[in-house]
Amino acid sequence: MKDNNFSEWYNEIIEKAEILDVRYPVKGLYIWLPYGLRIRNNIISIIKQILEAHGHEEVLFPLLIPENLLRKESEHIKGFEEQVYWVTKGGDKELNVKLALRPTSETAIYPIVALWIKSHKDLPLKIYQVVNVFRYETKHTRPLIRLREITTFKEAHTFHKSMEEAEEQVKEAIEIYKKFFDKLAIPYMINRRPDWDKFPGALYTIAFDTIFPDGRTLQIATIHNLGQNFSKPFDIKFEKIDGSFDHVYQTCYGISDRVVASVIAIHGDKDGLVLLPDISPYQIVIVPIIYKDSKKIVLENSMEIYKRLSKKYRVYIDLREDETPGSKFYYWEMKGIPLRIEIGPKDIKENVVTIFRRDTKERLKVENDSIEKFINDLFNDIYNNLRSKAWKRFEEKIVRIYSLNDIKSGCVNEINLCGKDSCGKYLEDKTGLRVLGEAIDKKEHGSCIVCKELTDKIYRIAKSY
Ligand code: PR8
Repeated sequence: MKDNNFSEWYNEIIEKAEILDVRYPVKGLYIWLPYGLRIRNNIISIIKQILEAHGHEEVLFPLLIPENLLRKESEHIKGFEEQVYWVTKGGDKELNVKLALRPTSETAIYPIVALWIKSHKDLPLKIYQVVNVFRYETKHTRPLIRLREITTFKEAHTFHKSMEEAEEQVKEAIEIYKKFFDKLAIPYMINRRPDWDKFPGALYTIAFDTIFPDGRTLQIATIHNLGQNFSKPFDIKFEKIDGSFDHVYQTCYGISDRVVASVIAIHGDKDGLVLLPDISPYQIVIVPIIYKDSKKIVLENSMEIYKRLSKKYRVYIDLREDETPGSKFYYWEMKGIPLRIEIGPKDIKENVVTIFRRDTKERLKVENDSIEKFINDLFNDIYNNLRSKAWKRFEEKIVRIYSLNDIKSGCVNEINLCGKDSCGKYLEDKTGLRVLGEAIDKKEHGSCIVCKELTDKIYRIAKSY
């Protein structure tokens, strides 16, 4: 079902694997269930570690933004106007100043950072927060993919003394997200969005796009160079070495719940989730195989191995008495646990355990003494296998196209395009696909597929979420 009806597969897995409860009575808002939340939290700790290793510090700003601040940068509010939820009353009293539920936090953070930054010595400043934001999306909402309450919005904001430094920061942000998506084995391509699709208020936007099993692309991270577009209206100034003043140069970059959607969609298979050891709530599940006459010895042995492995790994031992081993296998496979250890009387006699790999569905016998060594190697193997399979499927969905008639709607099409808005828009109208933007890592001489002008720019177009 995953291959021929992805949408149905996705909705079913979100529910069956207990990622979200989708029955909340407000459109685009969902409930994180304990299992889903643990996956999400493990993913968040990976990005936090990477950000902190790159000198970012965590902050936490308020959810409510006064109207006058939200309106300060004109392009920004123009872009978000239609998506803002407003708080207009406190109890039954009308508020003097309307308060927006943050759709993103530039206009909450920048007036305060203007008070923090005084001199070049305070720069660069790199901060981030993980918060919920609200966007009144009018396109079709979908769990984790298009939300009205984005519950896992990781936004970073950086402040610099020159344009060159801000450009360097864009490069660093690209490296940060590469490390992050590599760790999650999520394939990506990096595209510079066309001007008409950049972040409201940015000079330009660089996006990471992945490809879902149905061939549609999903924007999973964006990096925006803001230049001085916000620092001027918010008056974020610093004193330079020579005593003169300048406004800071800024970048911001973000990811969302879409990362969780991607690990589910990209690695999952017909039997359910397939989780990487790094993000799985449990890395190993132990299922004792119990027969009446050997129950005691099997349970003792299983508990011993459980205690031993718990020192190094996240382990769950499934002791439910009202379920058969078969139904436990099915259940944990659906939940995507990377390894299952089966322990039965025969294994004990032979001094081995049986290890089942969720990703390849192989069963292996392992000597009791060497389980840990084996697991470490297996975790690496699982990661490498999932990563290379994901990249292979990703690359199969990218085609190089030289003529308008050859464009394929179920793939990402790489084409020469001169870069003029008019050619891009013409293409979108004609194909019904979206121009993802210029490939930042690829060039090839040819002529614009629309106006035939010579160019070496490669653009990507595809159907997208
Ligand atoms: C910024 N400001 O806001 P961005 N549901 C799920 N994920 C979403 C949704 C949605 N409705 N809308 C966007 N995203 C900047 C950068 C602070 C941080 C995800 O940028 O508007 C997309 O993956 O581009 C997007 O790349 C990311 O949030 C950041 O949103």
